[in-house]
Amino acid sequence: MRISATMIVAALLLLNASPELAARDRRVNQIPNGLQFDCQTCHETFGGSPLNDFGLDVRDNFLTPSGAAGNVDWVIELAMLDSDGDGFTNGEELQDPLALWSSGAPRPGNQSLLSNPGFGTSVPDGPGSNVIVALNGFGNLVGRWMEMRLVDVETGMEVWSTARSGVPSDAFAVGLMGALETRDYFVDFYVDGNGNMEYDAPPVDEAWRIRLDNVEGHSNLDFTYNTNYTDIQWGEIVSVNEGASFAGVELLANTPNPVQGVTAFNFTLESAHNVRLQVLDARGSLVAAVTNDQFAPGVHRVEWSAAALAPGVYFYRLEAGAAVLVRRMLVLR
Ligand SMILES: [Ca+2]
Ligand SMILES: [Ca+2]
Ligand SMILES: [Ca+2]
Repeated sequence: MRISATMIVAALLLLNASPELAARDRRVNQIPNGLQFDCQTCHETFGGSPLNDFGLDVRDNFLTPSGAAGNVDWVIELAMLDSDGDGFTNGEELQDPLALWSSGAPRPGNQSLLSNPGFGTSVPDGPGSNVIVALNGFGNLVGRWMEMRLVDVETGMEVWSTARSGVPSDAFAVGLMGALETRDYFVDFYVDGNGNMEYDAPPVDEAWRIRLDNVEGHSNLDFTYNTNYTDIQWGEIVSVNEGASFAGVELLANTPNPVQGVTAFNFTLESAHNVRLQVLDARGSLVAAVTNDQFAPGVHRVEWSAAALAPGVYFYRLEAGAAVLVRRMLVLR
């Protein structure tokens, strides 16, 4: 048989395409609910076609090893990105906002709320209306932790909240869900100024409040950076008792946070107590018992390795006497 140029080209295409197709089949199983959109999770149309914005982020930063043989790292950094810029994070769109799912586990979240993280025209269609806030002039805050939430003015209850592990750019959008017709809301948000990933009243953190009255359908709000801060009193302590200290017990921030490897839990006691310290996942399930022991009055520091934890948001809960104090930490790879 005579080997033609056409055959060589075809063979090259085949050589080139095969690993990519194999990679595609494997990778849809490495993304939560990846089967929902199949190839279009990462590609404009089908496998081999140009990558969409989500696919580009995966290819550039979340493959191990990098390149055609790489497996997708479904981690909190990827989940908290909004690759297609529609205001909803990749994790929100794929129903796993904190990257708690791992390959092989059952499909996470609510299948009816799924949307495509690679197409800005595909957004979650959940109960109530979406509120999309277009933010401008945030260039000086790129990379800082930020959180935004929707609060019902009348009840004071949080309807929705979302976080970004870094302000992505000078202009970007943040989407919220669950606003109900005719009700009034506060859109509260802050950008972390002191690196503790928790809210501190301005000017330590920069915080703003937008009021949204009488919701009718989906809402689009515009906000331009300014220094007219509002103390939005975001509860950074998820405490059974109120505040960072109670009954002579104070739970301080862990150091370092975010955690890569070992972190130290810090607390002070006015009197001797049996102290129980636990780590919980974002759903409140126990993941580790750090200590359960008698401690003398004074300042204490308990070192603990988070190396066994998957990346994500965790809580740590300290019980001592009448005090139950909870704080949050982020575990990175
Ligand atoms: Ca998105
Ligand atoms: Ca989308
Ligand atoms: Ca802060």
